[in-house]
Amino acid sequence: MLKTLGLKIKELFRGNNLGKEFYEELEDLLIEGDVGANTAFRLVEGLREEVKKQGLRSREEALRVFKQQILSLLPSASLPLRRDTLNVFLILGVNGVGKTTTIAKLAYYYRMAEGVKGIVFAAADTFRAGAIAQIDTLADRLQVRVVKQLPGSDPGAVIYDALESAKARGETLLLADTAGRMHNRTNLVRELQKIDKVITGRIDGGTYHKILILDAVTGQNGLQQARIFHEAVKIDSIILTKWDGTAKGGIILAIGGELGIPISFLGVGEKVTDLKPFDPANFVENLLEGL
Ligand SMILES: Nc1nc2c(ncn2[C@@H]2O[C@H](COP(=O)(O)OP(=O)(O)OP(=O)(O)O)[C@@H](O)[C@H]2O)c(=O)[nH]1
Ligand SMILES: [Mg+2]
Repeated sequence: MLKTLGLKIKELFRGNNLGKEFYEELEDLLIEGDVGANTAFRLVEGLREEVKKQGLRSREEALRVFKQQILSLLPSASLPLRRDTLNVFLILGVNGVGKTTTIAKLAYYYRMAEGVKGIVFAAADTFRAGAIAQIDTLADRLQVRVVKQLPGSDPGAVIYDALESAKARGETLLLADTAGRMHNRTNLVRELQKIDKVITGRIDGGTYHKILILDAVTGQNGLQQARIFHEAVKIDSIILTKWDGTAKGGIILAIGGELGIPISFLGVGEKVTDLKPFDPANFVENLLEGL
């Protein structure tokens, strides 16, 4: 088992002095752990200044400051639903990150943990062969209504249908799947902007969140993906999947530090139950317990 970033940080802070080597080691650890050079530098410099300002002597005292710094990087995260109107979650992300699986997990979570009825899926990944059948199977298993058309049809039209029928039926949560791949990036961006316009134009006072799914294992690469999607449609929230498959985890700090986009959930496995709400305060406390 790889040592997690949290465990390594914890070990480092167990040492004695607060000399130059300590800060260098901390910066290296953070960069190796996917925090990214910019955020790592900012964190370490911020810590150095604060330690000096407060006249701290031990790493134990410095740890307290470091935790606060991390916490201040992480925007508040939850995605509460309004019960008196329709809530639309548009699920975005490149292929294979876990979009469709996460839709099933979200349906399960909101039904079980928050007692939400009236959940509907929009099968708007009409691009990949098999995508409609995949979400159909999940919907069937979860007993969720699904709005679909034929493969190759216009994703905007699928979402339009889903939105209008959900409003007419008084449903609470619409989860829209999208394709992670198009013929090229320009097409993908244009498609997403079209879908976004359809929802914005028909939401009628309901809530609308654009949620980007990122695979935690891809590290800094994920950050680049996030920038592209954020530029195209402005992302409201990120769900990090495959958290169970990485010992790094610094990507969470990079997302906070570089993009300032809140993380709402972590995917921690392949099962429908493997979705955990992300709580920044809890994360910062637990980070140094090795998660
Ligand atoms: N270990 C682990 N596997 C996950 C997690 N989330 C998704 N997966 C797996 O990742 C694979 C891809 O998941 P999908 O939900 O099909 O991904 P997608 O983004 O919809 O993919 P495309 O439709 O091809 O763009 C599947 O094998 C999932 O079981 C997670 O949190 N942990
Ligand atoms: Mg999919």
